[in-house]
Amino acid sequence: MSQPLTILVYCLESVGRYNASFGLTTKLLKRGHRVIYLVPIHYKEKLQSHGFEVFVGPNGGKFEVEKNLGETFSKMLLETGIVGPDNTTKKLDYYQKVFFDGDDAIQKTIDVEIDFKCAMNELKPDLVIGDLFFLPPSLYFSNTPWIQYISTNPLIEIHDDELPPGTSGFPCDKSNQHEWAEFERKFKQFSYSKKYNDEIEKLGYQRFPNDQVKPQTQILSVYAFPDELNYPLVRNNDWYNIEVFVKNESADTNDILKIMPKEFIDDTLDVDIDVMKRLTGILANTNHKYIVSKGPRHEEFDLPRNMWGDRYLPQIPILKFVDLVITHGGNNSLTEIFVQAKPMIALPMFWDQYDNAQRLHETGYGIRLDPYNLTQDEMISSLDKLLNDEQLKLKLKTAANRILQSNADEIVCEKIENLMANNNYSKN
Ligand SMILES: *[C@@H]1O[C@H](CO)[C@@H](O)[C@H](O)[C@H]1NC(C)=O
Ligand SMILES: *[C@@H]1O[C@H](CO)[C@@H](O)[C@H](O)[C@H]1NC(C)=O
Ligand SMILES: *[C@@H]1O[C@H](CO)[C@@H](O)[C@H](O)[C@H]1NC(C)=O
Ligand SMILES: CC(=O)N[C@H]1CO[C@H](CO)[C@@H](O)[C@@H]1O
Repeated sequence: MSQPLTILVYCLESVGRYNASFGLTTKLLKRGHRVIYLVPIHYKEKLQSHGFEVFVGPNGGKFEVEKNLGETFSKMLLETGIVGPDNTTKKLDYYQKVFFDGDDAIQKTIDVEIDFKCAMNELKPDLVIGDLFFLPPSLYFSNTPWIQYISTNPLIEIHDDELPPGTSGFPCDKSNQHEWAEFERKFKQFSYSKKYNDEIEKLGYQRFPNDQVKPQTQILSVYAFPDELNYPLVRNNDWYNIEVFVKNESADTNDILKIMPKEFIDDTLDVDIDVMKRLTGILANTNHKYIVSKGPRHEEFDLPRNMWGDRYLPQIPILKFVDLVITHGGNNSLTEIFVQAKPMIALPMFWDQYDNAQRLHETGYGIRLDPYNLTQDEMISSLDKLLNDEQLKLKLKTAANRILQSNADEIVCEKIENLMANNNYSKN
């Protein structure tokens, strides 16, 4: 048994990201470490009931008043064009405006920094695990080692010339490689911010080198992407792939319901009512039955006879009963569905969903379709193709069994403990 560590965990305040972290943090807790989540107040009880300690900073209560965070978020995605028919290049402008450069986004990073600083001072963690875009300066300047936790497609963090840029949804076969550099140039801009560094300076710190938002000082990056889908270059020492975020899916079912406020068990695919109506219209003309997660605007459309659905559906128990999943392919859906050995039709709407969908498609484990432009024929022939592909079912089963039997989560815990015991990490 290694020395117990005090570990502070911060995930961008998104359900998907908390959820993705539980596999690793639960393992660390079981191994005798102290794990403390820095969270806003409305997550406090849920996380405590799961056995974690929580720390709520001075800004942690700010958002409590806002009841329907899921709906507000969905509405914002639509209104800003982030979810919508525009292509992935155009969407870079929207992400920039909303997530990286907007006054709200910058203010939020400052609120987080203030909470972070309190947590660092009070808890004096040995190690920080962070799933984040903006590195808090109190972490950077503290010399505390940190681990980057990547709950998205790894392309979001890789920035490698030999791979397509994150969020582009471009194929890996380089057929359009002449377009990569220009896309990457724009995507890479998210890694720098004068505004954020102005704020860092106002708080009394030095600016980060080159006005970066997240200097790469982490001792390790942990991500999860099934090996069958993985990119050829994401295999070096400072990266560790746990392949699936939460492996014990029987525990996960209850845990999600225990941890998440019910209104968050939600699916961003449903955010666009026009897409949803068109899709259910097409599927009504097939001989299959469908379970539909209707989402925030559930009252605005009815389902045909071969469908049943509700506003919120717990994804994992339902996954066990279905033959195929039609998904936006984001967040944890991809790995969760993959370990259930279900073929997927991916209809990407924003961010890394394009990359996930593309990767499924080009590795043959699923089919990517454009939710705004798919035809009835395309949808129906894709369903037929996947549902009748016995070889694919076998391949999926083999992959799922392999992942479920792997002990990658134990190995990464050992790796973390060894890194900490040997202190052989270096700050760049
Ligand atoms: C998106 O559209 C713009 C303008 O029509 C075009 O220049 C760009 O190459 C397109 N990007 C993608 C990924 O198709
Ligand atoms: C999976 O979860 C169940 C229910 O919480 C638990 O009883 C079981 O021990 C877990 N299995 C593993 C391998 O962690
Ligand atoms: C939709 O599909 C058609 C035919 O495949 C294509 O010509 C058109 O450019 C597509 N439109 C969009 C917005 O992708
Ligand atoms: C519901 C949910 O957690 N959605 C998250 C999915 O991933 C995007 C991109 O990382 C986040 O912004 C969302 O909050």
